[in-house]
Amino acid sequence: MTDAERASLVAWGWTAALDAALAELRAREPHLVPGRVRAQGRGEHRVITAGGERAARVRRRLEREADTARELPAAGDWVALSPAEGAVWVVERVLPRSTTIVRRAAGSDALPQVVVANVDALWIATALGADVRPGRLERFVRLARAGGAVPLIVATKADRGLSGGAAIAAACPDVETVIVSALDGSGVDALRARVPLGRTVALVGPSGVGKSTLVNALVSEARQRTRAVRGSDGKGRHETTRRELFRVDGGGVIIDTPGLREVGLWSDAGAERAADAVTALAERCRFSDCSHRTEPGCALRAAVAEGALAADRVERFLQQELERDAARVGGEARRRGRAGARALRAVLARKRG
Ligand SMILES: Nc1nc2c(ncn2[C@@H]2O[C@H](COP(=O)(O)OP(=O)(O)OP(=O)(O)O)[C@@H](O)[C@H]2O)c(=O)[nH]1
Ligand SMILES: [Mg+2]
Ligand SMILES: [Zn+2]
Repeated sequence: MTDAERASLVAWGWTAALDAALAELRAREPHLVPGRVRAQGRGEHRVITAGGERAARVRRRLEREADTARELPAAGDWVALSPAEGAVWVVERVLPRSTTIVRRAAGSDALPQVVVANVDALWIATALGADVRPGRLERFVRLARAGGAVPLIVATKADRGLSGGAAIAAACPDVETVIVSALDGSGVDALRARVPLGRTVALVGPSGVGKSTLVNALVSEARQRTRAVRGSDGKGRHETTRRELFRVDGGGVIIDTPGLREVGLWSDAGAERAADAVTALAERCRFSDCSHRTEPGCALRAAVAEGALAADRVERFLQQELERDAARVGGEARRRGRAGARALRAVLARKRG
């Protein structure tokens, strides 16, 4: 890579850690070229390379060898590609991720889906003047922390008044909230300052809260489609249909995502880097496998009794723990099944050969 090529990738978030990872791959496959997945499509991805944006497909071997979609390239991923003259390039590898936001895939038993990769912060959008769903906010916060990203709550549409603001602040007292209006511009500069060059953030939240409108306020490079003023038939329609990276004017990278009403939590054992207040408290229970319901010495029940913690916050925590356990058990069974199938194929191949 020339200095100019490297600089063009740094503008999209390239880091020194990636230099090392790429050098290692290139020692064996010198033709590989780095790029960042800008938009994830069904068959084809759009990938930013030092030489411009390319269409790329994923090497079939990479897909075959992946246990789950978690290992496949997602929006925000840095990848190594084989260039193709004038045609569709091929993604050969996914470079090591700094963070991975993973949810339980919608409508699936126990499959992980990478929402975005390599984001420093997850911006959780929620509209002022609308019903606040504390459980939903908390889930997004947990999703961010489990993946290694810093959560930030972005309260949108402040021009409509600040009703709901107190409920938002109370839902996640340990998470910072920024109040913004893309319509009158208030708070937009404060957000822009949080995406300096070299940083990547992703905007998540339900459909219609104004994620794409906010991206448009931060990015002059490309106008995103936003929902037209809502008619009676507009309800429930999702305007944004894919995850896509944009460069904030004079700053880093922002990823717009399609509306997600609910997120199913996904657990990789030990992946949770920073615990929230309830998790931290739960670690102080007398028994390490405390169910927080009947055991003596339960730190959560004690905190509720003292009025230090709201009972419904504990209930939501317990509900989420149950969900994550269910997802983990399912995922392991699936991996075992896959490994078994591979072993069986190997035996059959030996017999035939
Ligand atoms: N009053 C007001 N309306 C806004 C603001 N931001 C967005 N809107 C409106 O809210 C509606 C939805 O905005 P979008 O930006 O398309 O919402 P989204 O979150 O990207 O929605 P999906 O792409 O479906 O997930 C549009 O009609 C916007 O004009 C704001 O700051 N104030
Ligand atoms: Mg949108
Ligand atoms: Zn307990």
